[in-house]
Amino acid sequence: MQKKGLFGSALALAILPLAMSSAWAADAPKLTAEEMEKGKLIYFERCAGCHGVLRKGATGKNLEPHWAKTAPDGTKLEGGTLKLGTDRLEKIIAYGTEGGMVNYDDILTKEEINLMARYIQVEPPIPPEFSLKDMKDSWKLLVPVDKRPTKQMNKVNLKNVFAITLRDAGKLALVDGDTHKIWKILDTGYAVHISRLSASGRYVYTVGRDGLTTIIDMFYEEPTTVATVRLGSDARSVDTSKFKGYEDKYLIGGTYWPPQYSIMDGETLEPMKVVSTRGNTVDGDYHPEPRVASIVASLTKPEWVVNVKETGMILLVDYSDIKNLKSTTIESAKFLHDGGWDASGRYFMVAANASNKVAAVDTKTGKLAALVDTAKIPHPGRGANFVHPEFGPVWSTGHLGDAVVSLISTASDDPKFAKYKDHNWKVVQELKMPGAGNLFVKTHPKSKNFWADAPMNPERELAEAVFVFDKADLKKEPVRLDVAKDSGLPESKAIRRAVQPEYNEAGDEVWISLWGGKTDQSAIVIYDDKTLKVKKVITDPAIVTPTGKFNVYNTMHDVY
Ligand code: DHE
Repeated sequence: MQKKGLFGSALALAILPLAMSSAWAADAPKLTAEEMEKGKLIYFERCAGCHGVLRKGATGKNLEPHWAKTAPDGTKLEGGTLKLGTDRLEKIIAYGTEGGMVNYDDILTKEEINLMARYIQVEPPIPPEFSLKDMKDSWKLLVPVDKRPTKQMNKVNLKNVFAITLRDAGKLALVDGDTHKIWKILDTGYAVHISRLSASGRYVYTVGRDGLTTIIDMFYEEPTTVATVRLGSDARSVDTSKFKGYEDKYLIGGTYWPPQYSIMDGETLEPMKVVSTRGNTVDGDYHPEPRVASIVASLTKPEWVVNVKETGMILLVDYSDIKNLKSTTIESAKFLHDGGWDASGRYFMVAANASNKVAAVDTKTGKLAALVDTAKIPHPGRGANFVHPEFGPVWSTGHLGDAVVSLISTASDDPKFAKYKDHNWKVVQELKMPGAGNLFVKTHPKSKNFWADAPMNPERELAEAVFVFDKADLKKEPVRLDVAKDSGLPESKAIRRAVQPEYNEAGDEVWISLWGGKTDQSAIVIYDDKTLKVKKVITDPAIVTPTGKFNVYNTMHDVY
């Protein structure tokens, strides 16, 4: 039988208390067993991603009840949630901070905010580990490979299908990009984080925050889930093996908890290997919770690029011999998060977000090419590549913490770009945004536009809009598109965040998620990339809290 999410509603497995003998534990507010359970669940759903299960901090601050450390100049520092106290913590949770913490007063009730202010003063409970055997016990092969269709049984243009995360519904919508009609809505893990595609374009892989990974076969008349497996209790990333000769042979998944990555069979998801990422940071300190952030498959070698958040180590995992697994460990900077390929496909650009840096990994030499200083909290999604009129090939990232988009010059083996060599690995331009809080940028080789969102901006009118720059004249202010207004939906109490522009296969439409509250009507707003006029608004009631969108062709071919 498949296990429920370890943090899920059933909270099936025991969660062990951490160091309850600590002297600080006595000062913590007393919570009932019921409050502890509810606190654990809200913490997992809303807080753990930024602050960590052990609350040691990453993108978010350290939230341990008490911490003490020595600053580089020898000063002894201490702090913690106990020192801040319930009143102050309630305010931070409700209204957010200038440091990037978002407000929760429109998501959590007053009582829940009070509960969380008290819960984070209690020692963090440690969830159980998750072994290869646990994975195998959770594995469900719903349709063996030889029972699946041998050819496409439907007439849908698979290359233009969009896999859309319906975050709080725990579902995935597959939408036909040609007709703009919902093709099928499937159950997945809780709050699917990303979808990735098989080399054939036939299978969609999803990974839920609760670690449930699914493989969906689009060759059936209607898309069908053919296998599922649980990777752990908290996950964000998944990718296949893409190197020639290994296409879709393996799947790799990365977990936040336990901190590890797992290798599975690419067609059946049968678990094969689990590898821990616990170890030392780039500063040499041991870290008990180095979470696996983005993972991508190299096209240059049979390798995956595995980015380990807290240690700042980038692993190049060679999958040519799974039993005798070799991996190269590249030092970069702490708090690795998301990233994408440069235009040549040789360099992987990954944000070390709380270090305000972007690391460029040369997957050909297996070395760090550069560590680029950027504005505050870079958050590229996959970034966006284009040829800058003055500086040549650039890869770009938006920022959560600053009102700019950074354009970084990337190296190229193409002789026609040799003249830009001196600019390589520098921020050559910062595009001015009307505010901070950007999450995703996007462009397309066929488009003259460059799109950026601002969903984490505290101002409603910015969070509900997207901004379009003209790549030929980047000094010009961007055009603002008011996505919430353009959707035609009535106003709602919760901010409806306009998030993650994604192109269609042809590169002439841009799809934006209008991410409303769980009980509000959300939408997918589709713009004509040339005229910037609305082409279609998808407001089916099934579209609940849409966030990430993954166009099959663009995801398969890393078009961004
Ligand atoms: Fe994401 C990518 C982690 C919050 C939407 N997000 C990623 C990746 C990581 C990550 C590690 C890279 C995966 C890869 O490429 O292999 N995200 C986290 C968090 O830790 C964080 C900050 C907090 C959390 O609790 O999860 C977080 N992310 C969010 C959201 O709130 C977003 C906006 C909405 C949602 O669905 O949860 C969100 N993240 C996305 C999307 C991508 C992503 C859409 C993929 C972008 C792409 O184009 O590939």
